[in-house]
Amino acid sequence: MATRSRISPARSKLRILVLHGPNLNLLGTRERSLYGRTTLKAIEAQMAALAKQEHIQVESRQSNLEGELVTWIQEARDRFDAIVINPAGYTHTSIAIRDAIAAVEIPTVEVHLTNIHAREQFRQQSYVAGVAVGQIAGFGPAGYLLGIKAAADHVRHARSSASR
Ligand code: CA2
Repeated sequence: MATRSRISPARSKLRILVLHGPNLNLLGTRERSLYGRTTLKAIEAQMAALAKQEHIQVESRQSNLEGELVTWIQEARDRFDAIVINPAGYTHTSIAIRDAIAAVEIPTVEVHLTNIHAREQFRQQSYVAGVAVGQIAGFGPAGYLLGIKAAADHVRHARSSASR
């Protein structure tokens, strides 16, 4: 029986799932001096424009619930080629999110609005970093666009290496 390829064929559009963790629904409305004035809706519009330009598919979801994020990561298997995630507060606490990313084996880029390495000690540890292909931190909302580009480049490179 033919098995379904885990990487979508080169001719089809790359599919990237963007996940936003707890409290990121408040972006642009609270703590503006730290997290900026751009709302999540505005970031989603910027990501949609990039997706159009790059001929890729981007789906964006936010949850305040750890289990929901874990379920979405699990369900991404065979549906998405890459994940871009800002796990927010769960970055520093969630072995469950780390385990889900490791289990699905989908290349994952970690994004943070702020430079977590220049903040409090407890924010300097990320449980996700060790299972991510890379991390982008400190560039505000542009980090999501950089994350999508990095994820797309990573998948394209993996595809071209696999076809050689
Ligand atoms: O810098 C980031 O992107 C963070 O992931 C943001 C998290 C924080 O816990 C991480 O250490 C770093 C916090 C997200 C909370 O977002 C808010 C946005 C507006 C108002 C209040 C919170």
